[in-house]
Amino acid sequence: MSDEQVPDGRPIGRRAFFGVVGVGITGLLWGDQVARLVAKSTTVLPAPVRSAIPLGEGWRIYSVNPPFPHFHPATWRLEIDGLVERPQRFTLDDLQALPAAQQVSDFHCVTGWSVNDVRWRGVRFDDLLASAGLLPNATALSFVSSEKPYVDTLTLEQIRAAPDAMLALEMDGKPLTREHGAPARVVMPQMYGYKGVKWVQRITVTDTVKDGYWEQRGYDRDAYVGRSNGL
Ligand SMILES: Nc1nc2c(c(=O)[nH]1)N[C@H]1C(S)=C(S)[C@@H](COP(=O)(O)O)O[C@H]1N2
Ligand SMILES: [Mo]
Repeated sequence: MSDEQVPDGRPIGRRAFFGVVGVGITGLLWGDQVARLVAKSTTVLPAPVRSAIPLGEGWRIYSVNPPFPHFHPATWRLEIDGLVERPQRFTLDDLQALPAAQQVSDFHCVTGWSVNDVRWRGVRFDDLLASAGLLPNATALSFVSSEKPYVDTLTLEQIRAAPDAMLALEMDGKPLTREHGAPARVVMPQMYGYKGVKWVQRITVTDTVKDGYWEQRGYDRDAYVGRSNGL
């Protein structure tokens, strides 16, 4: 790890950083006896132990505050607020009526597992925000999960530089399942998975970038795969 700054500029040592991250990792839902044992035995998870945990293939389902939120199609709404001309409340039908985008990309979690060739379908952020209308001072989108307190932020610049960033409604040809964030999650393939907020309930347009859930715990805001302080 070359970068020993936490996002607010406070310098921290390598040990302290792993301490913070180690505690954070115990909060993830590993569903894995080995991980639970490791998490119990120490709050600092050293690199060799991390890589020795047998992770298997495919998706790990993560949640910081289980049980996973339930979504009810009749009452669910996506709120768009903050620095917009006209705040919006979208039903799922409203979202499905917007221009749809599709893409295939590899998914990378910062803890070392990946899933290749994931097919996502959803709505590009420009299409999603068109009816709301951004105010001139808008610079970022803050994604609030219905799973409290999970939140993360992407700047409009980052989103516009990413042709395949989207609010996804489908994965691999099927509506998002509950554990993968139904009915809507953020997909930003250039960045690690923690930027991809599941169970998105509200998008607040802001002129500041606040630390997301994992960023408050030491990970980079600019979470570009291979170019950030990922493990
Ligand atoms: N609401 C919420 N979104 C979340 C997370 C979470 O714990 N809660 N974990 C993030 C992380 S670290 C990863 S790698 C991906 C994992 O996606 P999956 O659970 O669909 O495999 O979700 C991201 N989005
Ligand atoms: Mo992750």
